[in-house]
Amino acid sequence: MSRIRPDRITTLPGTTRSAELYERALALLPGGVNSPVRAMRAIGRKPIFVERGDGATLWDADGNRYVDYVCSWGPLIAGHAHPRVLAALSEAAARGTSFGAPTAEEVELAAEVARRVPSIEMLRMTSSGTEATMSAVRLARAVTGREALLKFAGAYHGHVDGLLAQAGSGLAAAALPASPGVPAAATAATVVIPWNDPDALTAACAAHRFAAILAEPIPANMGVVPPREGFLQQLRASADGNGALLVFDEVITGFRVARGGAQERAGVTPDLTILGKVIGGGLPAAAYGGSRALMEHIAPAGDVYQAGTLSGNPLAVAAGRATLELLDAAAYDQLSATTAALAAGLAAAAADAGVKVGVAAVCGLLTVHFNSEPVVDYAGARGCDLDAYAAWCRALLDRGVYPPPSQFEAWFPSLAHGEREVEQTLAAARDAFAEVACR
Ligand code: KE4
Repeated sequence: MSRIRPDRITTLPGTTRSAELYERALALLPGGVNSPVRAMRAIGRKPIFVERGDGATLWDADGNRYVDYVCSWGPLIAGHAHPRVLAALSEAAARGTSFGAPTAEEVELAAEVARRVPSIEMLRMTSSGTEATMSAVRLARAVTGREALLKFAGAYHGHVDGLLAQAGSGLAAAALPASPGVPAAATAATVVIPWNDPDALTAACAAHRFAAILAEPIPANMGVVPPREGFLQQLRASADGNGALLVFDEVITGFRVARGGAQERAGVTPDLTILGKVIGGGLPAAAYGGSRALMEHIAPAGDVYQAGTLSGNPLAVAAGRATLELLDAAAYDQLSATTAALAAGLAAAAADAGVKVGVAAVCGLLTVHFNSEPVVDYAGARGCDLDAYAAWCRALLDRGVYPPPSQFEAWFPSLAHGEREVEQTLAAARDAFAEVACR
């Protein structure tokens, strides 16, 4: 029987507050967490319970300090507790936290998104990326009258039943459920093919009439695996040839890899775009958008139903607007330079230690793939040395650097990561690579 009672905090001698919190959490939350990756099981250690964050720094419940590269998995592109975001939040909260009615501020946020992402003339906000993706897929199916959906292995679009799917046997076959509880019927209309595989894309489009081709334009859920040259353009052409909508899931890349997201970098215009994370500045917010002609199929303008109690929540809108206001041209120059310095330094540190890695990076995102071969798809990502990655992460955490606790995630540097944080990170990485090399 545990000495720790789940109903109150006790700090017993010989333990730490994080350890006690974890023991209590295990009795109250599945795996002790509210989202799986936070449990740090992929890197073989217990989760860190965060006490507070400020800028690029996190402190845990025992007062340990870390340079944070998770940054809430992407929303905190300006760092933790940015003064401008906090001021906007407190001003909004003083006027009430939620109304279930339209506000001027959500109209302003929609206008700012439309200015930044020209393919979005109209959008609908939701409270999570999962909801936004689910709704965008429903819209694509409604307007095309089709059910089939094409996605890419290793891409993650939230935990929608039809998208928790793994490739079926044969390139263009129906997908199989990737989780218990997902009915076969839910994934029967989903086709999963390898990322960066032009031939598989051609074969799938020859075999199916899709409602949508859904992609993270720069995947970051198998680690960062950029599209091959011309692949996004092929997605656009394939969707047009197939009569399908092209849907870019920019929940991670939106407002991060460029002012207008990955579609701006590539010069490829999707029919629908899914946004999240940065749009809420650290509060629950996401959105899906596209042309007015498409979006006016959504209720109450049209008959495609979608709703949400807290959609466009005033606090999330305030934090999102304040965050976007910080993202001017100079901000992207800074974020791009920080990411490049980290990527180059990490690659050099690994090479000096004789550890074979590949570093994939784009403004605001990077992944250190523990693979001697370039990672161009999910099979490559799964071929990484996961034990070495886990050991490297544990060594980084011991040295005050908080990397994403999974090889299949990305580092999220922010505007708060300055030269001092980069130097500390690279020094810790050098030691951590040396530790891994001696394993
Ligand atoms: P949410 O439902 O978690 O707000 O968004 C789902 C989602 C959709 N699309 C993309 C490209 C995403 O990366 C996500 C969620 N991202 C993960 C991190 N890779 C969230 C972290 C977590 O699940 O705890």
